[in-house]
Amino acid sequence: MIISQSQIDAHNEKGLAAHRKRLEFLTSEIEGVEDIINKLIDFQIAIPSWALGSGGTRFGRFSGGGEPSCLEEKLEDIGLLHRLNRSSGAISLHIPWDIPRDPQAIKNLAADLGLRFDAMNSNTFQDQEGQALSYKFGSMQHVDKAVRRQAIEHNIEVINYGIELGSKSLTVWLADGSCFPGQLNFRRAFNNTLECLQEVYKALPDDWKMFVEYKAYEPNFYSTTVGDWGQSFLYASKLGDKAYTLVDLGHHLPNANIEQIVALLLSEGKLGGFHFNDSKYGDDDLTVGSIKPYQLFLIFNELVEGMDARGMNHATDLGWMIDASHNVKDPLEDLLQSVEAIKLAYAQALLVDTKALNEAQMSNDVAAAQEILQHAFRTDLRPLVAEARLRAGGALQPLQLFRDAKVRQQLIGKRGEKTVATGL
Ligand SMILES: [Mn+2]
Repeated sequence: MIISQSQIDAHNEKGLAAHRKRLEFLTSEIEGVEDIINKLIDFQIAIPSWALGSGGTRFGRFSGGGEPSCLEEKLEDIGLLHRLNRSSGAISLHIPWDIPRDPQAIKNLAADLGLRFDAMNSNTFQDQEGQALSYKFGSMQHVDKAVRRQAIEHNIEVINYGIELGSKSLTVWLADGSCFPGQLNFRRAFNNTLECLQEVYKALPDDWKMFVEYKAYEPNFYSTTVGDWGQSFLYASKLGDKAYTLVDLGHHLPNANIEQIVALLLSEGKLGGFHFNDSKYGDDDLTVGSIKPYQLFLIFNELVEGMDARGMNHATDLGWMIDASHNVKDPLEDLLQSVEAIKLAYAQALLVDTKALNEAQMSNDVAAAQEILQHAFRTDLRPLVAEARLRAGGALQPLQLFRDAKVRQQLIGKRGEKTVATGL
């Protein structure tokens, strides 16, 4: 392991006095600190296997060096993150990029690193080498039944890999849609897709969930066959109890009120999972909380309120995952920042005085409602997130330790300057 527990302990020892001072102040200021810390310790965010290397854009890709080039190395990178922050205890795989050649060995490695397998992701948005039929004009929406059958078979294959590894969910994101008016019959595209999803759903084990992810546009630019939460909700409702909508923060049209979408999906029992990222314009896949931290907090506020209303377990009843891509930052540093932003927004949402907020709402006290939310958002809860990490055995300042321990230089030394992760 590149970072040892004694290195983490030494790092924590150095920062402990200053941390204690900040924590003490916060504890004197707010109520329910212990409850928030315990919830933070339980809250884990899955890391996608494709976020560990430079993602690039359609204009270019700039490798940072030392990237993982096989599934084992991807697991090791996430194990490293988890060791630092104790909040990244799960990996989300992508098939065919991460086909486990020896599932038992992969399971053992994951267990050694304290990782579990989160949602499995299928891929019918690219053609793979040796693939019989092309997805150029869609997969599940395709006019040719043989192409649709191929897409169904692929998703079933992904489920089977997931069963071997102990995953419990399948995320289906389809690039299907059209680039020009007239290209598609919308009704036919919807019904073909529904029929295919139904076939995949039939292959889903009883204790699995199926997440239908939507996206407004890109790679298709005129229509998308699962284009928004309404369409995803329609598919999930028609499929059955094991099907849910997955919300990816970057998959909306500009200025969409994502917190309201989340609230309604939760209240209908159809919110299944989350892909965290941030964006300025489109599906930018930037670091979580880097552009719109207040929106992230408002989303978490709805999540906490809505999950509590349904008696759900924050840590386990929804799928929490990062879905990001990076071209200019060290991917591991970026992921540490994303996880920190998610936990901070979660902590702030836990701080909201829900009783007072409800009273303000019931008396139409608009100014008070705003004050209550912004008070929570503007309280610096970083010491609570750090304390949760400390108690779980992680580092007080994961990013600082990552740099001090020269993790990237060590990875480059081990793996080389020019490595490219599979799928990127
Ligand atoms: Mn996504």
